Amino acid sequence: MEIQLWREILDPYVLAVDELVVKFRHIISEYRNAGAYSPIEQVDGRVKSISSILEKAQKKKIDIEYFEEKIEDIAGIRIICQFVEDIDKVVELIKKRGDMEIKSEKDYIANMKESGYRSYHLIIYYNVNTLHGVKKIQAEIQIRTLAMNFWATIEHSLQYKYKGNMPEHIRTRLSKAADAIIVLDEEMSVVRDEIMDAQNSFKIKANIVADI
Ligand code: 0O2
Repeated sequence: MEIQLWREILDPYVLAVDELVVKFRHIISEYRNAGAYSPIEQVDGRVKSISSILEKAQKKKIDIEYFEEKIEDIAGIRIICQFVEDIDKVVELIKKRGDMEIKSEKDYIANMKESGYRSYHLIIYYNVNTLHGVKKIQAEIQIRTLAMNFWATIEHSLQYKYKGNMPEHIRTRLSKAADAIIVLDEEMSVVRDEIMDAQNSFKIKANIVADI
């Protein structure tokens, strides 16, 4: 396929990623402007590179004619949360929206992958308006904590380095690190409860002062 044709095909995905990133970042602002805690800490997005699309199509034996339908993560959004509890809130928030339709979901937090990977994945349908009309595209939203993202980023770099031949001792280390991430997230959840309690008692005190 010619590069120009690839550009035309991928252009709506670029638009979708741009729009989705703006929308999720706006949610953060809405929370913060209201003086509330935002369950979303940061948002990023990317369109899969042509070489990655071709590689995935080859690996999964996908006919290139059907790649838009079969490769669900051409448009990818990553939402990072501070705490595990925030992930459910973000999922609920997305499910309530009128502009994103859920196609499927994968809970790799309840069901950690063999590699140690943890994250919540949603595949959504999202409409973009182009010169040629409305196009319904698919996008993958990955939702994870800062700690899960730390692990996934390092593991992804190692996967890239070893190209499917990761040495056993590194795999073992990563598996141990994944277990440590679970403990870290649990510990942070306890800290979160403390923060929320402190915020609530602060609000109660503030209300009492306001009443006086
Ligand atoms: P990249 O480079 O991030 O784009 P499936 O047929 O459902 O089993 P699929 O379509 O790969 O396989 O879906 P899955 O397993 O939900 O993975 C989708 C994406 O999740 C991956 O995209 C990764 O971004 C991330 N992911 C899944 N497993 C792992 C893992 O073990 N380690 C890390 N670091 N990330 C993972 P891509 O296209 O594989 O890669």
